[in-house]
Amino acid sequence: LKQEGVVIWLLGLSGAGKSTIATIVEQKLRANGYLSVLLDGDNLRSGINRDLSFNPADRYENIRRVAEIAKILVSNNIIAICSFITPLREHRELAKKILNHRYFEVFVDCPLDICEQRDVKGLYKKARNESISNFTGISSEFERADDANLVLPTSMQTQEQSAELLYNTVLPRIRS
Ligand code: GGZ
Repeated sequence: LKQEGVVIWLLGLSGAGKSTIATIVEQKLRANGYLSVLLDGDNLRSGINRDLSFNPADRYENIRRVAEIAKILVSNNIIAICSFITPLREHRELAKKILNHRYFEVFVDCPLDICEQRDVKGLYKKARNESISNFTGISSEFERADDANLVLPTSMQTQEQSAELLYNTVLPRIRS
């Protein structure tokens, strides 16, 4: 492989644009001959992490398992793109500790009211009428990540622009 592994860890609120940006970056990488694997809440929580809920201990365990999977990928020179809310600083510190210098943190920064207006999956509405509990931003804490390696303000630029910026920023870390 003509690449070095890196973990691109996208965090942010539900509806901030993580999955869309992750998918665009993955396609760009593939189009340029790089091998990457996308890990996200949807595909992991329906499989390997299906025993986990959204209480604080289970979110921590979710992140721990994801980081360990990413570690295996990255040690085989594969680019791991991880897309998880990762709401607390302690979650990010855990991922960083597991992945060391290969961890590249991206804060997909979108204000709560805009995520809630979009409400693509109707989850915010459910969180407001309490049919979902522990919902990030409503009934469960989210700590901002202004110290991330890259901050993408997705309410001020298109998701294509965010993906382009992310791609150009990580590329030097991938080439070997
Ligand atoms: C937050 C929830 C919840 C609760 C279900 N809180 O927008 P989505 O739907 O597709 O992505 C969200 C996903 C979050 O899973 P993560 O593994 O990324 O979370 S964490 O990093 O905090 O462990 C959302 C859906 O799961 N979802 N219930 N209560 N998001």
